[in-house]
Amino acid sequence: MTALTGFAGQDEGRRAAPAPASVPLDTSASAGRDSEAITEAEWRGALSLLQGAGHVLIFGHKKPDGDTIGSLLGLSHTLQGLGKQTTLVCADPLSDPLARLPGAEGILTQLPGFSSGAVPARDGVLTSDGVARSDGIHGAYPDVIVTVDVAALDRLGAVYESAAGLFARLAVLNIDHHYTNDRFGTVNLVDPQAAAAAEVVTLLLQRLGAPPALPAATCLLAGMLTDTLSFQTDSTTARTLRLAAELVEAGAPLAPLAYQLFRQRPRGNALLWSQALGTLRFAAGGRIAWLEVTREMLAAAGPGADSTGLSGFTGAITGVDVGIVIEEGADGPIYVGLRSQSVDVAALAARFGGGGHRRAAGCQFPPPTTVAEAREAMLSAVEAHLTALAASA
Ligand SMILES: [Mn+2]
Repeated sequence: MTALTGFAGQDEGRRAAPAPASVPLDTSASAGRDSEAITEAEWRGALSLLQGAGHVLIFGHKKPDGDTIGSLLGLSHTLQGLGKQTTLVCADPLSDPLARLPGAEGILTQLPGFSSGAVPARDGVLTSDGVARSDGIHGAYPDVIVTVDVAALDRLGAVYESAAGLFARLAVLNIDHHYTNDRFGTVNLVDPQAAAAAEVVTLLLQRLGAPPALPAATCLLAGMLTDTLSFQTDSTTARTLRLAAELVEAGAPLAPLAYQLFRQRPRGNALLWSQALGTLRFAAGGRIAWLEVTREMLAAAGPGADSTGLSGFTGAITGVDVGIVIEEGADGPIYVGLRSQSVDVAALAARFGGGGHRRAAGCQFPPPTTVAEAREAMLSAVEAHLTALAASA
């Protein structure tokens, strides 16, 4: 099972993070529900693509979080309600609680073959009519591609290799909220002031004349909750809350979702915390907190255990400016997660080839870098950064 790295904001920059923490409050939203970042022509283009499609192929990003999966499922349920066929693809498998969202069982990790013959057959895939096939028989060819919460095509992960031919042939609707989105779509619905891609999807469905009902509303609310840490981030606007309220009115179960997404945790993760917190140390007079997650700890914690929430924990300790988690990835690299409420950790991560956002970022060190080497490199870089900041203050 893939070690899901948890939910946006609790995690670091090896995945897309939520909208940047520096996004100002969207005062324009109090006047209306629409986005000023998306033009009328873009909305019309998106509606035209969806209305004209009989079969929509929807992609989420690799290492999925609640926003990409909630957006994908919310859109899919609604389109199915309009009589359209959907095929859902995400390169990595889901773990709980995302795997429990309605419709999650239908998400494929590989691109199915399609009947035009233009795309190479893939074995052992589900066709879009939901029938498992291993004989190269394919589903109907899609009319349009939609990506949700995907800032750049490389975020699709391994499935992009098999999907490249489709991307070359079909119109692509790119729905996202990352300000770094590279606008790869034929039509781009990119609103950096949206707290979640699910917020943009909800606006789109309203314009489509199909405001989310159950079960779509549940999925979209899961997306909003994930990226806003239950409406706690400063990317959360009045518009976010209004749209979320509409989802709750449609029947989305706010309290159970928030509990499952943010308070309930797998037993394996709790066991991992019990080991990892034992390595918690402070540096720079308490302004840096760091801890380590080793392969041994991950193995002892059991299958599926991941370090969700640990980086946020280190960064939120009183007096700490930068929290660091150094994790020995099962697949080789050393992953470093950086969190801060005061320092631009994306800039720090960028020095090591990583990135992310001001308050949540990450980088990785390829093998044969050891945990100790990664730790020394990060501690000295962060200490020097804090010293430089103090000197310039
Ligand atoms: Mn997102």
